Amino acid sequence: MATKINSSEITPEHIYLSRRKFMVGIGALAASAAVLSACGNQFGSTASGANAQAAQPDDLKVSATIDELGDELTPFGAVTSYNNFYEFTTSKEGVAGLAQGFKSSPWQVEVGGLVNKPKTYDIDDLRTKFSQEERVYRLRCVEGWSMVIPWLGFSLSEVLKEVEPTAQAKYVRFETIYDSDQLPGQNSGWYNWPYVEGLRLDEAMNPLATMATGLYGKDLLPQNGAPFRLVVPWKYGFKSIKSIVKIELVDTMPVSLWMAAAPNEYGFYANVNPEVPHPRWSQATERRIGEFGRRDTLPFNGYGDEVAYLYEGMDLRENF
Ligand SMILES: Nc1nc2c(c(=O)[nH]1)N[C@H]1C(S)=C(S)[C@@H](COP(=O)(O)O)O[C@H]1N2
Ligand SMILES: [Mo]
Repeated sequence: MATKINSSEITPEHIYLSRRKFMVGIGALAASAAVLSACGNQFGSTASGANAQAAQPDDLKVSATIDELGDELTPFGAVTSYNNFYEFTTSKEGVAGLAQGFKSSPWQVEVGGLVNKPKTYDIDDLRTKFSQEERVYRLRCVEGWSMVIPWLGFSLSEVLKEVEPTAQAKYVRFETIYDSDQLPGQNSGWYNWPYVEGLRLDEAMNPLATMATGLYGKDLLPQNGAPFRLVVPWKYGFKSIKSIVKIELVDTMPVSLWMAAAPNEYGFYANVNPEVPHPRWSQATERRIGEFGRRDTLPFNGYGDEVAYLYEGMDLRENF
């Protein structure tokens, strides 16, 4: 599995943004040099994530070997060493190392806003109160790569039902922990921290919208969003926000970190859609980590039967 990820196949989300902000700040010439060195790792480097099968521990508990659509699971080593988690670093291969000491216990998540019964859960409550299921889903990053991951978790709807959204609640807003001592990336001024994401309430109630506490039968490692994160398999990976401390029911569409950074590139919906290119690259195909070549990207990442009803009558080019 010593595969190489060709740099031309991957367009990191941050490069263009960094360049743009550099140009605003320190002028165009300095900009390209600075961006290239900041992102040097990603140009032509081996994706260690894709050849990290040796890191597959033998205490993994997983019953599936393929997903519902017949694709093989991405090895544990790749899932845990090739990550996007900008609070640590924009280098995918660098996240796991930097995240090692991250303190994900004790941990609480506050669920409130437009609800009848606001509640603060301890992570252990979440693990014991809601039955943890193995859920094998594809993760399709907006950058054009994908994985198949056996998550451990439960439907977000179970939590939402408990807190009872009021009639005014239309959206769910999620927030990652803000702790710049532990998360060095939050000292960088490129983004509005903390990381924020959102779903429409009916999307959030869809059973596929998952609160994940683990993968491969083990608790989440910090690089994957410990102690718990959202997984929205039909949307681009950036919607699957990590290390959540706050869930709020609101009446207006939340502005996510990515919408604030580049509204013309990253919309609120972010449904996987091969027919709507990103302004800077096609979304028609993707590279499955660990494979050579590219495969076709499926509408809604292959989950159309389960979720297409949510968007009936909507123009998905406009609502990208
Ligand atoms: N808080 C936070 N959540 C995040 C990100 C991030 O940088 N910060 N990156 C997102 C992106 S772009 C992707 S593709 C997935 C990657 O998840 P993984 O590293 O577990 O594969 O996490 C998403 N959630
Ligand atoms: Mo992503």
